Amino acid sequence: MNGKTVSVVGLGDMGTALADALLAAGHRVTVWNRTAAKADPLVAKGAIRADTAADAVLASKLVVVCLLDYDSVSQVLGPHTDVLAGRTLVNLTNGTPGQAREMAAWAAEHGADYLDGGIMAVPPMIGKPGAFVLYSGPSGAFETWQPVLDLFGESRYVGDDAGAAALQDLALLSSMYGVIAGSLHALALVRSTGASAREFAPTLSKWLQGVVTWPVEAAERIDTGDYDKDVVSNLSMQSAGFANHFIAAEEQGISAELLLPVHQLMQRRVADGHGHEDFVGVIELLKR
Ligand code: FVH
Repeated sequence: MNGKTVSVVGLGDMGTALADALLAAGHRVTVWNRTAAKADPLVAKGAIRADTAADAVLASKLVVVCLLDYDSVSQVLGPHTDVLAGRTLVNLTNGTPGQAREMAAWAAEHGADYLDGGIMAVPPMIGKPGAFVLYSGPSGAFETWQPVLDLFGESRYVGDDAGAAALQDLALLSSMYGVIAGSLHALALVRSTGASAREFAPTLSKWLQGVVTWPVEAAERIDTGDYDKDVVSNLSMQSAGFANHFIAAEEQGISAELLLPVHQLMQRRVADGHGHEDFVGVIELLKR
C-alpha cells in the first residue's frame, strides 16, 4: 500500500470513468463492483480486482465510492466497519445533505475520515475541462487528497459541513432541470407549427446565454430581501404577460403544465401585494 494507491468501489458508468482517470494518471487502482464482470475492462488496463468490498477498502488509504444511491452504499460498506479505520472515504454517490451528514457520523464512529462529493459532470467529461466536483467534510482530508481528486475535474471545496456538497449539487441540478423544462416547453411550442427544433435551437441557446447571468444579478436582492430597488420589469406586468403562454399553448395544442406552477407563484405574490416588486421576490413563497 502507498500514497498513490486508490480504491474505487462501484463501477457503473461514473465509477468506471473515475477509475479510468486514476489509471491514466499512473495510480495503482484497486476496484470492486457487485457485478464483477464490470471490472474486466479496467483490469485489462492494469487495475487490481478486489474479491470483496472489504478487500477494496483495505487496499488503499483513499477509497472512492460511487454507487447508485446511499442505500447501496450502506449495503456495500455497512457490514465492513472493521476495515474503515485510518481510511478516507470519498463518497461521490448522489444523495441529500442529511444522508451525507449521517454517513459522515457513521464513518467517524468507525475511525474513517469522510468527504462527500457531488460530481457536476457526466462520465465522458471526467478528467476533461468543464468537469467539476464539489467536496465537503474535514478540510485536512480534502487538502491531503486534493492532488488525486483533481484528476476527476476541478475540485471545489465547499466547507466542513458534510452535507454542503450534496446541498449545492442538488441546487445546481434543480437549476438545470428548470432550464431544461423551460426549453422543452419552448421547443414543443415551436414544433407545434411543424418547424424544425434544429433550426430554432441556436436562437434558444443564444437567448439562454443572456439568462445565465440572472443568478448573479438576483443574488443581492435575495441576500438583502430588497425586491423593490431599481425594478425594471415589475411582477404584475410579468404575471399578466405570462398568461399568454397558456393561451398560446391552447391555440397550438400543447400542454403548458411545465409552466403552470411558476405562474401560480407569480399570481400569489401579486395577490399578496408585491406586484410592484421584482420577480425575485417570488423566492419568499419558497421559504417554509
Ligand atoms: N452518470 C451520470 O451522468 C451522473 C453524473 C453525476 C453523478 N451521478 C451519480 O453517480 C452515481 C453513480 O452513477 P452511475 O452513472 O455510475 O450509475 P450506474 O451506471 O447506474 O451504476 C450504479 C452502480 O451502483 C451499483 N449498485 C446499485 N445498487 C447496488 C447495491 N444494492 N449493491 C451494490 N452495488 C449497487 C451498481 O452495481 P452493478 O449493478 O453494476 O452490480 C453500479 O456499480 C449515482 O449516485 C449518480 O446519481 C452520475
